[in-house]
Amino acid sequence: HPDEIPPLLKLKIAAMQAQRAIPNDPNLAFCYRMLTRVSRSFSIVIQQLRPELRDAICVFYLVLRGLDTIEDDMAIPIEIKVPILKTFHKHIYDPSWKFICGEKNYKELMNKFELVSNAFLNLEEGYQSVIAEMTDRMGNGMAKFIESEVITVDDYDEYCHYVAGLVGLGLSRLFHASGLEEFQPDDLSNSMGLFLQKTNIIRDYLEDINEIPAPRMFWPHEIWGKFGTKLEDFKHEDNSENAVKCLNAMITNALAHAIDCLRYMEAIEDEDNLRFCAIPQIMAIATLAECYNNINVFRGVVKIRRGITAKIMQMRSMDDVHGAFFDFSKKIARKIDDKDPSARATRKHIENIMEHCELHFP
Ligand code: RWZ
Repeated sequence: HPDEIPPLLKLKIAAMQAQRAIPNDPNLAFCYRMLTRVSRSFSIVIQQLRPELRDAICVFYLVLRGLDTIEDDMAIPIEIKVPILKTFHKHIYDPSWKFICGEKNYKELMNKFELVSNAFLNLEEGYQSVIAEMTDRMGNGMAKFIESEVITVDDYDEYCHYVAGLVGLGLSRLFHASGLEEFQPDDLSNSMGLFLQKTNIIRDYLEDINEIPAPRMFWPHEIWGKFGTKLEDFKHEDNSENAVKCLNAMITNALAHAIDCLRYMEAIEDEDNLRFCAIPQIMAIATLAECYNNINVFRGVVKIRRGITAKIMQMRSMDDVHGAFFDFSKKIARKIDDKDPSARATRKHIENIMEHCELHFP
């Protein structure tokens, strides 16, 4: 019976309901509707954040999605695309600016981009400047890589810094601007993005190599060149052994960021912010554990099991994070074959991660 609920609890429930409700502002309403359509997983973790920070991060996400949509549209000639990528950070301040491109949901996002711009302009200035700065740096970085390829491991880290590391830097600054978190070092924020991005690049090998009209690959020649002469050869059955060796070398490279990610998350104070950061990170290490030594990465889509995803979505504390990183590291450890050329390096990373997690267990 409603009368039996203590008044303070009633207040709390009302506040929680107000928090989750669809915003009154049509600009934000569009942003949240778009967010659920373009990214189911990010939509869930963003919506459980505190309201003020949540709106800023939702807008940040859609602004970067806009940049992605321009970058990814192969119908736009390079001489048009490059200047737009470089100036996009200025256009977000102008709701009358529009550039129609992309497909399906992304096309709708670009078609109605003035609603994202309006939502952006309604954010506090502190949030706006963070979003604009990261969009500026990302757009210029993307422009640079339109004309140059990812060859060395340094190129790979630089590319991933632009498309994902800067997301980490931006999120850390938004957290700090909200007053909820201490400032986090840039190198740790960068690693948070690199760990996710490298995992996606590894998992999406087949999808990217089969891209029509032209494949867009981000695997660095400095790594794959040790195992083959053409990156696309790895999808052919007779190259399975080299393909898996190459895959394990790529996963070993990604695992190098895991300790930074743990340190970053250990410093997060707010529980909702931790969930927001940790869910994608645990999904990433779970994906790496599934992909490790698995030829199916070159055959089709490798996905983490439904049950595992459901469990990951439940996590709420740093104990859960350490537990998950420990378990997925152990899963990789069991799959290491001593004959694999990266075995020693992989085992070193895995030992460091497991030791780090054990030190922080309750
Ligand atoms: C603000 C929570 C949209 C997340 C990042 C931001 C921007 C990610 C990489 C997430 C072509 C699209 C595939 C450019 C390479 N970029 N996007 C929060 C967010 C383009 C391919 C895809 C990249 C890649």
